[in-house]
Amino acid sequence: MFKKILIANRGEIALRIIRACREMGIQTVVVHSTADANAMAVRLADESVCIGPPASKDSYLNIPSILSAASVTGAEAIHPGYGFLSENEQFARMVEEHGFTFIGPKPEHIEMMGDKVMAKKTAKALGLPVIPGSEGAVASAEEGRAFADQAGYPVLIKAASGGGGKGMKVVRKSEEFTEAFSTARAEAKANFGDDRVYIEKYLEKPRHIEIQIFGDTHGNAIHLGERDCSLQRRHQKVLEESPSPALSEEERSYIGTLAADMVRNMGYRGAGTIEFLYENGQFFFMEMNTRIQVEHPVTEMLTGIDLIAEQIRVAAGEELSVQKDLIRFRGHAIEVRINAEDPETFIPSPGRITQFHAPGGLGVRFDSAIYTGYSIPPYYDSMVGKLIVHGRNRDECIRRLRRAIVETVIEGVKTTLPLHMWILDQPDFQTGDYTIHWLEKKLAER
Ligand code: MV4
Repeated sequence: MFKKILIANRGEIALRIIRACREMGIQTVVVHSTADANAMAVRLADESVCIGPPASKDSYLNIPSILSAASVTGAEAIHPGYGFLSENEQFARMVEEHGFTFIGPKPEHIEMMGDKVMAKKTAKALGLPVIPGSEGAVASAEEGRAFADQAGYPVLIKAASGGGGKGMKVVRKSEEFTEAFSTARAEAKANFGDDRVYIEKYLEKPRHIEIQIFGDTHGNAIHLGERDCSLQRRHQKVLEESPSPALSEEERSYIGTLAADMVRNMGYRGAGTIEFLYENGQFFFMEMNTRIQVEHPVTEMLTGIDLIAEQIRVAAGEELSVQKDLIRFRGHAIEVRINAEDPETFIPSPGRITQFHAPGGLGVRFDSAIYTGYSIPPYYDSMVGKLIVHGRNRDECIRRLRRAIVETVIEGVKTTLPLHMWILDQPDFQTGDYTIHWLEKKLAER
């Protein structure tokens, strides 16, 4: 096992990795920007190295600085967390070339899943259901329009290097196709430096359901159930839950098994998530994320498995510590993301936290790096914490979450906690009757 790990991230996930390392007897080094000198992760890690000025491109994305920090501190492995360099195949490759272990998948798998056309081809070849669409990238507007006319409208034009919703265009009529195609192409080129686009049938009212998977270097691969992430705004998840209120036991086991088989056949190592759109009882592969995700605690609460510890074990060449037949899914879990933002306008609200009190009690987990007197810097993501609650069933979980939100005190900055209370009060949420469009529609009518 590693003796020392460098954490190339900040905020709550840096803290989460430190916690796993300390339980495993592993020393930690955290890198940070000048804006994060007073961060909780810097205080709690065994060592810290300042790697640059506030802007992410000069610090958390600065590969030479991070590799130098690993060198001078004698770290053996690097955990990238989520965001920043976590899905950068160049970084993963350079980490290994410099003699460190990348705590994540092989660079080839990061690259493969970063290209959405390649990802879809791979998923299809490995037996996953995919959304009907063009055979790979489409070369011209004429070819695209001919395909869409044949497949029927509405269709969706997607960027091959896209993901997360950037560079998508819905087309509802043949007459609108050519213009939408050139806009989609231009946007893809401007955003990703890659103008390849492909076409799919547009699903009108799907849910976003993702499967947590894990592979090791001994040929084992498992799934750890699903998370329903349909509640989102502008492609930012707001609340995640498991089990999904929409799935039957049969559907859960069917899609989980397909996902685990896919990653076993790929020889995938580490944690990953396979995202599906689910509509009218059918699943369609959408994307695969090759990192640990923000919402991983939902799965940890249901299974009792420490996913970060498992990532570290697998990276060190050990076998997964959990076997398929011994995984039990208990009760219900919900996570809400707490952002330092105005709950009405979503305008970021950085600044000093004048008073903080974390919620507690049975089934309540609060993952955050804030403290009383901490100043939230304006340079990074506005998420300041995650509240994750477990209950024996969905109803108990919702009641407990409401109770935990009431207990939480964050003063000095605005937060999205009132938004979460409002969501929990909606009848559609209580019955589980929501799609990926529900939140934005409700917010518009509010
Ligand atoms: C879709 C879709 C409907 N039909 N593909 C959005 C992010 C990117 N990963 C893919 N996305 C979508 N792809 C087809 N063929 C609807 C979306 C989508 C979406 C998906 C998941 C969660 C939220 C979403 C919000 C808007 C659109």
